[in-house]
Amino acid sequence: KITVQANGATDFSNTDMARTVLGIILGGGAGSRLYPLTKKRAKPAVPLGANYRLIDIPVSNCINSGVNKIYCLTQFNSASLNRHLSSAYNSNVGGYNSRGFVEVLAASQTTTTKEWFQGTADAVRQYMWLFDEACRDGVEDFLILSGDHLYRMDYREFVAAHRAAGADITVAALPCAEEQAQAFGLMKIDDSGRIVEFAEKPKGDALKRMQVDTTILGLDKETAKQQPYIASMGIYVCKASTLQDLLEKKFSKQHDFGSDIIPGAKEQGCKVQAHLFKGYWEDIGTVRAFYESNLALTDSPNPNFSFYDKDAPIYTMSRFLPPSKVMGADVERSILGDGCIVEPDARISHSVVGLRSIIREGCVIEDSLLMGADYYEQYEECEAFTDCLPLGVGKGTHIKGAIVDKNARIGKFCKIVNTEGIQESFKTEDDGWVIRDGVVVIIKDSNIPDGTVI
Ligand code: ADQ
Ligand code: ADP
Repeated sequence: KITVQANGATDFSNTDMARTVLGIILGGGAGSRLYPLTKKRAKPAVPLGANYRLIDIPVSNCINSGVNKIYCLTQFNSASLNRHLSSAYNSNVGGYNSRGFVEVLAASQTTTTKEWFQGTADAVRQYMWLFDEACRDGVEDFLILSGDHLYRMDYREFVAAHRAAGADITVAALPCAEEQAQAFGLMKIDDSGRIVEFAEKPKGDALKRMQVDTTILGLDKETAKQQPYIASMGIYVCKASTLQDLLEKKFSKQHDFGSDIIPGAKEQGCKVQAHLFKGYWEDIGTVRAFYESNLALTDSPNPNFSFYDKDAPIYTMSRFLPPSKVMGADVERSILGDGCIVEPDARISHSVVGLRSIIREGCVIEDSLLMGADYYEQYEECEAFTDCLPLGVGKGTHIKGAIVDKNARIGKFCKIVNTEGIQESFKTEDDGWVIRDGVVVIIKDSNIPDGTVI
């Protein structure tokens, strides 16, 4: 059904994505680089960009590409992840007759094993019996996505390229510089885009050996010099039958896509192709990257990633919140989520302020990401308890360089600025905060008493 036009462009207008492609989102393993943001929730439920959650990015990309059968694999299920997905998507994906869905599959729910997923490929293997059913319903390819990437991609083009090449597996790829290269799977390709070598996160000499001339990707000489590696984005389209065979027969004891399945498939003679992605893409799986990517949303006028895109919107749960109310604050280079209240004489600069945030009089919020709250509370509800701090940020508090997770209660006249410039500190976790990658993280549901200095 896919035709390659005379100019080399692939026409994917006929690709029946809804019927033939199943989206599988890898929603996070056990040891989490985003901890403590994942202390009390599954990774896909981590709030992003004031109104959204991480899961909204891959799910929206799927929907905008016509993929409307979507599973999200995660180590544990959480009530609000389910609530979020069902209220955001389930009545909307694909209308009434296309059998669209977005569902969470948790490790502990499998029928044959009670064990946690041992890795990304193992997660897919444990649910292969269910994906099999989708194949009987017309699915030909699995689109395997990560839950912690910030990017906008039309998967139709990706799937079309995969099918046009007659590939078994196609890996989305980007040129990349030396400094970032060791965090990724790296590849060498031939003129047809076929992967001839693949190394997962090589170091030292092995890293150097993966250098290539990236003008092969169409880069100019200067850019190719700065970006001499081809990195895997950890996003794959796999022919359903091939993946079944690889996971259940050939590599039934191996657990990871990057380390085992992709290089193994190539060794076995499978046709493994690279597909060049040209847009902005960021792995936001660490506290530092997550923090920076959120703040970068405030860059204007053209941030790397924009939620203001009419053709490919990012969807989320509709909460019917009132607009934000600002009572005389100084706000610059910032994003305010829905339903916030900012009291007089506050100053908010270069920050993302999440939904239902309450910023009280005289606060200063700088270079920070506030996730907001899951609910509003009446003043009297809190008054009833003697040591209860109100939700939100108390009067005269200064926050700089921090992530404040949801439902935090921060007292009056606190200074949360990382006074000593500490990079890592977890010993204060019981007090409701840690410092990770140099960023102060106030843990979800914490109380930070009046006058605290961090
Ligand atoms: P990493 O991102 O380091 O590298 P990995 O830790 O396997 O690889 O995670 C991939 C995705 O799967 C992440 O979204 C993660 O949260 C999720 N995940 C991990 N373990 C899981 C589990 N047990 N169950 C469910 N989900 C799980 C990968 C590739 C590299 C590539 C980079 C690009 O291996 O080759 O360069 O992605 O970011
Ligand atoms: P949020 O609404 O902030 O996204 P979640 O939906 O992830 O939070 O979690 C809702 C609640 O479920 C959390 O406050 C937490 O108490 C509980 N919870 C989430 N994950 C787990 C888990 N793995 N074990 C125990 N409780 C959990």
